[in-house]
Amino acid sequence: MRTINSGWLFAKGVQPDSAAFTPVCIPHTWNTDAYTDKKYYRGTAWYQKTLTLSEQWKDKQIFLRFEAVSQVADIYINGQLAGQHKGGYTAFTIDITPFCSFSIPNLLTIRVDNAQDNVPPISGDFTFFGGIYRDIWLITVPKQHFCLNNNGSDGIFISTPHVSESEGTLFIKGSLRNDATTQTELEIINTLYAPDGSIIQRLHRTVKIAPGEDYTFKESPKPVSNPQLWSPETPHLYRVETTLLNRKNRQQLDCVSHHIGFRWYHFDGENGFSLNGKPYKLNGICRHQDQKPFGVALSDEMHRRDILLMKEMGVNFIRISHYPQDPAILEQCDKQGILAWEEIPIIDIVPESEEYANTCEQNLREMIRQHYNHPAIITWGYMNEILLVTQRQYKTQEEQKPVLERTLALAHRLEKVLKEEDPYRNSTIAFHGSNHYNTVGLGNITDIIGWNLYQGWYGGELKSFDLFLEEQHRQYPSHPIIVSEYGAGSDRRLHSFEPKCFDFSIEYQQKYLEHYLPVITDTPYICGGTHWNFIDFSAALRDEATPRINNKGLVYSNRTPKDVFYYYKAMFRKDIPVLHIASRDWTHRAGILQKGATRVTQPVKVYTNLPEVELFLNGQSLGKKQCENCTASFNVPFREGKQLLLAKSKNIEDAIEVYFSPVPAQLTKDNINGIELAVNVGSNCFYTSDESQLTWVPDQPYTPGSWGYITHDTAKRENNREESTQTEITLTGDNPLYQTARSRLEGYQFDVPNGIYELELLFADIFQTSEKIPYLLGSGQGGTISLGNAFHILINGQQVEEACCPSSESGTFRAIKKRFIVPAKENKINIQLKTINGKNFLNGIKLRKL
Ligand code: GCB
Ligand code: CA
Repeated sequence: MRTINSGWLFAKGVQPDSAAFTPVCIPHTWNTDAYTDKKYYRGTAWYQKTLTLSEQWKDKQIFLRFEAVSQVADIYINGQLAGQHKGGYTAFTIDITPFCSFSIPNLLTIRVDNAQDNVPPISGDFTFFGGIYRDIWLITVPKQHFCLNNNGSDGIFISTPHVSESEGTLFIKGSLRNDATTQTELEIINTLYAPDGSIIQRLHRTVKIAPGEDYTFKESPKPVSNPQLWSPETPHLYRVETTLLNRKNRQQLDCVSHHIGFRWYHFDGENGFSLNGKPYKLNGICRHQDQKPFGVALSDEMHRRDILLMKEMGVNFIRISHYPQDPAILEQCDKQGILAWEEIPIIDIVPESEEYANTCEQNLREMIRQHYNHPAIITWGYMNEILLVTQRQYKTQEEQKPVLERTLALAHRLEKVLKEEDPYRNSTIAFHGSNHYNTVGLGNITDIIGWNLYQGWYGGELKSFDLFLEEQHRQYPSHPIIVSEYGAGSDRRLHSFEPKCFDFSIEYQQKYLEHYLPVITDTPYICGGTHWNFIDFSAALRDEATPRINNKGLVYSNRTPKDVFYYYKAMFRKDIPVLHIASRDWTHRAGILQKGATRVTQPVKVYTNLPEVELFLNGQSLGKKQCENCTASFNVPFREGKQLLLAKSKNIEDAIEVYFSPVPAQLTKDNINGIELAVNVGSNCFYTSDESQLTWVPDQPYTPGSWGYITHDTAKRENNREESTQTEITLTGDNPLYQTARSRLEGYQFDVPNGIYELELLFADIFQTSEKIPYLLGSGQGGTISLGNAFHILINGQQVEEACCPSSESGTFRAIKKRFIVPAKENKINIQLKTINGKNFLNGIKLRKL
């Protein structure tokens, strides 16, 4: 068995065009365009390679195994179709022997298509990257071999039906095949190895197998007494080696090896999860499989690295979402000790298609057979939020009826298949926060209910999370519950001391998770939770602060941990001390310096699992704090420039450098030089540009001597409001800065010493008004044109721009910057936006003395 990942040529297009082919290596995806374009390429593409087969393989059976091709693959050898596979996340094996030549090179052509609406997933909040993005293997075996024609599996299935502290039973089922033209006598040897490598048992059996026949054997080895149990804390792996010999000449024909583990577990509606007889909280996380800028074309070591990072964080459970993943993931889960839920991608809605349902069943069988032997896996899943789009798309009961019927039918069908394939593991399904699932009957099908809950993110209050679960438990006390998703987005450039739902500040994500995690941890009936998501992942259709990236990760796309990663680590790790100053996501700080003050005091949080922590600023103690919920918060008096924060507890320390830029509350001739006063108008957030590192401070109301938006007139004050959008603002690298605005402003004012200033106004029309008025911008066209929000701009009473209309100047949701050189008069700069259509607005403002 060897990889054939190199020497491939690739071209997009409906027909293979030899001119367009470029060299690539596998793993490969053609969809790195998903990082820049909502309409990433979904269509057909071709891979080609010449494959020279050694003469010595003439008497062998030749197979290709693809670990995954997204979404549909047609495999051609020397122009002949050798096989097809549907589904972008499961492996498949194709016997190419009849198509091969051993004298001349073979041409391997693979047609790949990622524009299918009949193959799961048809919908979902992630990019459907196309390509051959996992390894390809060339397998050559003698004519007598273990079956490779069984749903991408290797033909050997090992289960551990009964496990206790005193005894572990195992059961081995396997099939072999004779592709020769004569009958052969074979010997099958199963050897069981202990975790230390010593042999525990060896079982032999002989079999006569006719040409062209399959033979299935079953072995029930003697139970292992006092097995070393597998658990996340003790991932002891036994090993079963299954060998095939030619009875006559004792030649080895085939050999496969599997790690197995002895563990037992139980999901309970009242008492939560238990592992090996003890209550056990599933401290989990969901994982998507991509990494910017590589898409899903990750090497095995990148996959393994993710599991190691999770392990470092203290994770003992993973929801492999929303689809089966690389074999490297499962192997690493077994070895590192991470329990797993794996699922197939049936998401949002079940389309009306028998072919779709068949492919779902097929993919479910493939997943189970391919990953059956992994002790890490405890549950299989098959649907995610399947009523979400159903409910949105079909409003009336009548319209919903047929969709619900086929959804239920598919769920029942898959549940049956799942139990048939694997009677030893549990079944799971993930719902979104609606009781509808129960009322339509989906709640009674699987063993476990997963709830994807976002109270305090997509709507509602944080507290509603607790209440929802309480209510579910009250109504359905026998349903074992996993919080299968919860999370909030964050953007490292946004920070707030008054974090708000959906502001994408680092601080709101922390607040949200600091609420959710203790509820999961402290509620006995909740089996556990799987945070959404481990990584910031590719979701090409998303806008928000970081377009095309879903930013709910605990680590960034490049796997650098966010500070909140250490909250989890502090909560999950009991075996080591954890201490982390939670400000690595905010090292370039700014803040308002009050008149007469030399320092700006701001809170800094420390995440730790120790009871007490002391914080030092530039060597000076700021005192000790008791920790609660693994956090301690200190008020830190920052001065200008670089300074050192050091946290200490017991024998452990953590230190970071912070760069601080004070912004004077009152601008005077003594402090104004060198100040670049930048305000994130309409926002509670500090915004630091990645491009310039300049920090835009949160907006504030004007007070005499200072600066801010004006609300003298109480009637107008009610109209003046903060506005925001989740739509991407283009033509800027500072998208989030423009996504918030203040509208219906009375004015903006800076009280500053007289002199010459550079004033910059930032606009993006995020309102998409369709009002039509007769006022003509430019002129000459006649008739009415659609005119967006428009206003005259006045500075210190002087009109500097007539009828400024950002949406007609640049288009809606596009960034505009206007810079003016203006004098301050009577110690002030006053800006007025006099509305002539719709409403006035301002997204950002910046002032600098020349
Ligand atoms: C969900 C979905 C998941 C999304 C997530 C989100 O409920 O199951 O695929 O990515 O919410 O971030 O909105
Ligand atoms: Ca791989």
